[in-house]
Amino acid sequence: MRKFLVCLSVVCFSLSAGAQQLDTRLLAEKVRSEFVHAWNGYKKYAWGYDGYRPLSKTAYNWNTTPMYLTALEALDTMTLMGLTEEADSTREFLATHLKFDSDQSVDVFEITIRAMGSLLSNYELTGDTRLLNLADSLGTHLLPAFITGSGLPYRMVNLKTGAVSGQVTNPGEAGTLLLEFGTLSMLTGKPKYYNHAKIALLQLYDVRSPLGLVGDAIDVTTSEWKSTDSHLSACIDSYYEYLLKAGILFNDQDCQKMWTEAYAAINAHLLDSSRAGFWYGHANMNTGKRTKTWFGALDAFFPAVQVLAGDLPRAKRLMNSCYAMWTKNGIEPEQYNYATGLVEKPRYFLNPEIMESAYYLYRATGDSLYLRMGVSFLEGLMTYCRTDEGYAELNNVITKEKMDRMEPYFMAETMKYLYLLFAPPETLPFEKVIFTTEAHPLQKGS
Ligand code: DMJ
Repeated sequence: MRKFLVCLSVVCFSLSAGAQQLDTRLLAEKVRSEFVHAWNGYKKYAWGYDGYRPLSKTAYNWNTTPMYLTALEALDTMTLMGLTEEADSTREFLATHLKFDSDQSVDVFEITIRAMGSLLSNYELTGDTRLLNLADSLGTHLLPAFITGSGLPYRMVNLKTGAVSGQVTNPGEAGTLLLEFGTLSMLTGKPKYYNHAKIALLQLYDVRSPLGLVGDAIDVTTSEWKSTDSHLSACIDSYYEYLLKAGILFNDQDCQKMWTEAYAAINAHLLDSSRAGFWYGHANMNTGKRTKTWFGALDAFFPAVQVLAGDLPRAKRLMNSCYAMWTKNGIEPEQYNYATGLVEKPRYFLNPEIMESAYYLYRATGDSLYLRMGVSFLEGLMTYCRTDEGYAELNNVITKEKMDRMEPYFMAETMKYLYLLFAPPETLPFEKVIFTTEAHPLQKGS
């Protein structure tokens, strides 16, 4: 690894001078070999389980019965990286072992974005109908969650019994289902999936504040807001992403309208453009009053959304802020206070959003600035998160103390976006797909 870091530093140096060409082929190859490094750790110590703990070299499951989440999440990334044999054998394993009728409670949002999104994406990439059948089975077992009166789904559902729990949800969980459920409807001809996920979005829109904002906790039985904190971070983030993306993928005019209104409200009340830079903070959804000047790793998805929405000027400015947040400690924190420059929540969960935004901006502009940012991200990951047999999250981005966990989305998102940033555009034609919030590409017009 040391040899490559030296090489990366040379590349970085020449890039900050802005004069020399980057060797994108070498960088893509490096990302691919780092993916294989992480994959080998999972395979060696956690195969057959959901997740991998890279410090203790042990495995964990979400609940009682594994759903092989790391393997499932990694599958389309392997295909895109050309790791064909590994992808084929993993797909065979999943197609013959996965089941969605176990007596365990799952988080509807998490299982949708991780499992259903991956199954649909990999079905579209390979034509393996077993994956589509599994997605259909999963969808069927999730439907009891939507029987609430409001149409907002409960957070949790037991796959076998249909028993629900989690009465208080949030826009991020209730409103991030339509890309997967909608695609499932298109591919199976069963409209019920689309309809349930769409009703949840319409309900969130109906109970928005007079300013057009949403809070970050809501009761599914009454639609009463349990928190009025409005922002782009966890518990809301991908709700906005799905309004925009569902509008594009399904040409859904309700979603297009809801997105347009939401984006105007976001820019009117959350945007914080001041001497501290160009950021989006927190505000009370009813008054618009600024409540926190916090922005974090998750919020860094927003430049990508702005690119897709055609707002390049704001996307570029926000990406510069995201990059400043990253470089402050060589890796980004969960929450950063842009007014004070202090880290408010110091963990880093191997999050992908900042790489995602660099990738979108590079595709949209061709500006090598975003490749240079990508080099910093790769260098930060390799320097601070790499272990001898995997990648670890950080308990503290200042001290760089590691945590014993490698989130499955590291394989689906972080590695995929970094790879696609450096790989030739034909690896995955950007205009022909819409990425789910978990980076599983869905084909337009399917
Ligand atoms: C992923 O699970 C998804 O992108 C989700 O929408 C929020 N972010 C995490 C990874 O950071």
